Amino acid sequence: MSNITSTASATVVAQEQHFTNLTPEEASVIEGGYTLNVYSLVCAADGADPWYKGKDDVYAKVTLDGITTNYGVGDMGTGDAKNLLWEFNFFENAEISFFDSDWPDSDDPLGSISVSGLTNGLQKPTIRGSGSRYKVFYDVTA
Ligand SMILES: [Ca+2]
Ligand SMILES: [Ca+2]
Repeated sequence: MSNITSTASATVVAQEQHFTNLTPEEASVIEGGYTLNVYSLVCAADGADPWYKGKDDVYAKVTLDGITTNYGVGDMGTGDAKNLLWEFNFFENAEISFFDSDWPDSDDPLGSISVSGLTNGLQKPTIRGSGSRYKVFYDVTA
C-alpha cells in the first residue's frame, strides 16, 4: 500500500484494502452476482405418469432470489437427454424444481436443485420424485 498523506485519503485506502483481500472471483460476485448454468437434463427413469399416459411432461420452476418463473422442458422418457443451456443470474440463491405436468390432477414433483454460491466445477446430482429419476448437469460461475 502507498503512503497515506492525509486523513481524507485514509478512508479510501481502508476501503481499497477491504476489496484487495477478495479473490478475483469474489470481486466479480460483488459486481454481477452468480451465474447458474444448467447444461442438460438426463432421464434415468420416467415414472411420474402411468404407462398409458406416456413419458413425463417435464417443466421447471426456476426461483432466482425469490422470484419464480416457469420454463418448459418437454416430454422425457427413460434414456432421453435434453440440452437446456440455461443461464440464470442471481445474487443470493437459486432453486430449480422439476415437475411432471398433469391435468386435471395436480403436477408431480420430480426433485430439485438449490445453489447459493460457486460450485467446485460441474455438478451432476441425481434427483428423484414421483417414481422418476433425473440427472441434472449444472455449475455456478461468477
Ligand atoms: Ca403424473
Ligand atoms: Ca404428466
